[in-house]
Amino acid sequence: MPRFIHVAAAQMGPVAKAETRTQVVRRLIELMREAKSRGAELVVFPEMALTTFFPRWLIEDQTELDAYYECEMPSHETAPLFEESRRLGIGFYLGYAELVREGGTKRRFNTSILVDRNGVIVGKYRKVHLPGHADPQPGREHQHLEKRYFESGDTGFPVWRCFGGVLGMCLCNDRRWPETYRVMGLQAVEMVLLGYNTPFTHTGHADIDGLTSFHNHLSMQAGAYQNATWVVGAAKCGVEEGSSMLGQSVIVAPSGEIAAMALTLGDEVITARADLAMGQRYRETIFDFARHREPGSYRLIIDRKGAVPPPEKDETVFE
Ligand code: ING
Repeated sequence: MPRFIHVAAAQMGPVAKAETRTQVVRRLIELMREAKSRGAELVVFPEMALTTFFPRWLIEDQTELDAYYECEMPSHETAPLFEESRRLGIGFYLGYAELVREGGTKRRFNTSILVDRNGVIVGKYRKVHLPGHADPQPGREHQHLEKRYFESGDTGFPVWRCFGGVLGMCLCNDRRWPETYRVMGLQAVEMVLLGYNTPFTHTGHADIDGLTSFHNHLSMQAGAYQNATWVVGAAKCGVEEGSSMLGQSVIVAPSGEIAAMALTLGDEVITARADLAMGQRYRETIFDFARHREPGSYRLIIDRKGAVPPPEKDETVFE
């Protein structure tokens, strides 16, 4: 039996460094209203939706850096978004920089929350895969210092029963790692929500950076298909403080097909009528994990962080 959810991805154009939380929340509310007007019950906002993507700079002043984080959620500035969610009866995913004080120390995470139709937070995720570097790299016009400004997340990859199905979350670079989807796939996830901020000049290798758009959809379509789940990816994009970032937000079906895609580099809502039960037939055939997976043969993957050295001539790497 189909189980439909009308889902939206709310892509955002650039957020300027000077834009206040109040100004950004106004944009988010406009996007939420448009999603609702198009029948959506759930809307996905981007990663770090409340601020400019500040890891592109080396920021050494602690007060300047702390101003990019949320110390409470909702706060006075973000509360109107929760109130609008409740008024309209629409849930949302929101990415933001989180600062918590635990045991007298400041802990910083790249975080997303899942909020239900009553404006109540039902789940929190903290980004596991932090790309880039902890220290500034020479010769880069824009840095990528997430490893400097965030800890790797301590939530793992949970899923939640809500919106009539099983939903999970991840953030940006997480979508490039098959483990992200598989951990949720093993929990029978039916829809993975994610936001991203993806600059076109991440690696500095023109041939690789030239494939940024292809690799974006490849990652989400593969993750969706190989785990029989919907994937909703919402970009913050356009030229943000001089850094050109990818748009092409998408809603991907468990078949791996793109059900909807954004066509601009600005604030844009895309929607799809997603049958959360669509993945079931994939899980009963091609991706019946219980019948087809062989974890006993995967232990190299489970045990290792980095790759094993390549084999010498005629040597077998792993028996
Ligand atoms: N951004 C980028 C992402 O994973 C990146 C980093 C860009 C990695 C391009 C590889 C290629 O989409 C974040 N914030 O993770």
